[in-house]
Amino acid sequence: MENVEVKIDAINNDIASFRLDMIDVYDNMEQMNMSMCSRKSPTSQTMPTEVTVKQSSQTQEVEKRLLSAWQREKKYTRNQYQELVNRIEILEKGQKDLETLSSGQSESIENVLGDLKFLKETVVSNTVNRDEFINIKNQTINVQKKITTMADAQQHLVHNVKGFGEKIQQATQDIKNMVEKVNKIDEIEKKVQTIDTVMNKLKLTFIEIDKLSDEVSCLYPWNNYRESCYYFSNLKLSWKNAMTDCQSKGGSLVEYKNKAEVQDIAKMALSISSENVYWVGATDIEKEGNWKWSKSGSTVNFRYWMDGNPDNYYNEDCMTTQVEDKGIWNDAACHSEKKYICQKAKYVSEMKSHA
Ligand SMILES: [Ca+2]
Ligand SMILES: [Ca+2]
Repeated sequence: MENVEVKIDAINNDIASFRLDMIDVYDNMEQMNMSMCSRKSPTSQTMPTEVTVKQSSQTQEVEKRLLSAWQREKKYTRNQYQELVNRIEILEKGQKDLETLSSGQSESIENVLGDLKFLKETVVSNTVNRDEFINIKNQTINVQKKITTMADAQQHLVHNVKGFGEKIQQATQDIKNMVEKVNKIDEIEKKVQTIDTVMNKLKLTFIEIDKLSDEVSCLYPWNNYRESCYYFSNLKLSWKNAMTDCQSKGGSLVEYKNKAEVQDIAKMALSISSENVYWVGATDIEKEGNWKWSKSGSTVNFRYWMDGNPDNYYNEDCMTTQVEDKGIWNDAACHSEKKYICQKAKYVSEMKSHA
């Protein structure tokens, strides 16, 4: 930089000196021009070489001197000019040098700035690294804390591991018990299901029984005895009409299997009515003396006649029971009108088929 300033000062001095020289040149030229103008030579300023030789010898001498002076000035000026050009060239070169130097300086600053930037980055980088280090350190501390906590927890675990073991054993036993209970529950459930199935069947059976109950029970005015229901009529009808009337109620005139039945049914009749004589289901109307049960067609196979009967007195072909005398039998006239004993089944056979 210092060299450049010196060069610039030198150039400035040269330019100032050149100006002074130029002023001298122009002053001389002014003087020459004034001299030539006084001699009325209008072209002298621009065309000094055209001064004619036709002028007087005195004038020619002056003109020679002026021409010589002009030529010298011209040569001097040319030299000065060349010098100036040279100096300008030097100046321009100096400027180029200065520019180059400045450029170099700029480049240096840029380099320094780059270095500073690098340094800054390095510093920043170092800060980051330090922060990272601090982070790592903090993390390490945290990890250490965690390890300590874990160690404490582990110690605590070790201290209580026996208790845990016992608890686990207890839990295992509880689970086993639960499994057994569950298995038992399964068994019980299966049993319950079986019971449910049975219960459902029983329910159905009960429903069937309920359905049958009306048929099983002998509803009023029918009376229950063993496998049959018995009806003691209020109407007094002939034996045939009695049979028809009984059949219209779903039954037929009573048939006995043995003496006991005769006696029991007689007792039943007495408990209901004060009537003594009732028609029963036997007749010898088809063949005298051959008593048969009318509905079944079977022969009366046991004897329960009152004394002297059946006597067929005025043709008596229909059987009566005298309930006041334990139901003992008599043969009576079939057209005579009497109450009757009607018998119908309880549908026992149907009940058995449902069971
Ligand atoms: Ca008879
Ligand atoms: Ca008789």
